[in-house]
Amino acid sequence: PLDSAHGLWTDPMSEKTIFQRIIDGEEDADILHEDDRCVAFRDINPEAPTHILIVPRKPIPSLDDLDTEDKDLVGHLFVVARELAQEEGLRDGYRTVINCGDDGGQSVWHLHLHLLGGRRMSWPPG
Ligand code: DGP
Repeated sequence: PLDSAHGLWTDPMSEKTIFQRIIDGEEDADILHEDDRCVAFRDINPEAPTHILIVPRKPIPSLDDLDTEDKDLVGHLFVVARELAQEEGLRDGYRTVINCGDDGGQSVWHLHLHLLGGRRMSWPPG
């Protein structure tokens, strides 16, 4: 786990993240996909015409908390991203991003894969 104050999200007695509340049906979201392992919904603050978050049901705080046993789950998130990209008609390409930790720009401490598309992306990211 990352050496940061955000470790409190791993405490089962602590407050749920916004994504956990969406997964639990306690908060509204524009859900596009749900299965036994993940939920995908539109980002509330889209950075591109298509901006979808693919979130595992398992509350892994960040990429840095990933266990070897989670590798199939992470692969599944990418397969769902590809399916959603096709559904969104992103035939000219798209970008997937996982922000990790403070320096990575992570703001919600529940692992999520961003799917962005519908415009030309620049590189490097800011
Ligand atoms: P990150 O910075 O990688 O942790 O991305 C978190 C994303 O979550 C950010 O793009 C905005 C989005 N977000 C934050 N709160 C909500 C919410 O309540 N609903 C939805 N749909 N997205 C949210």
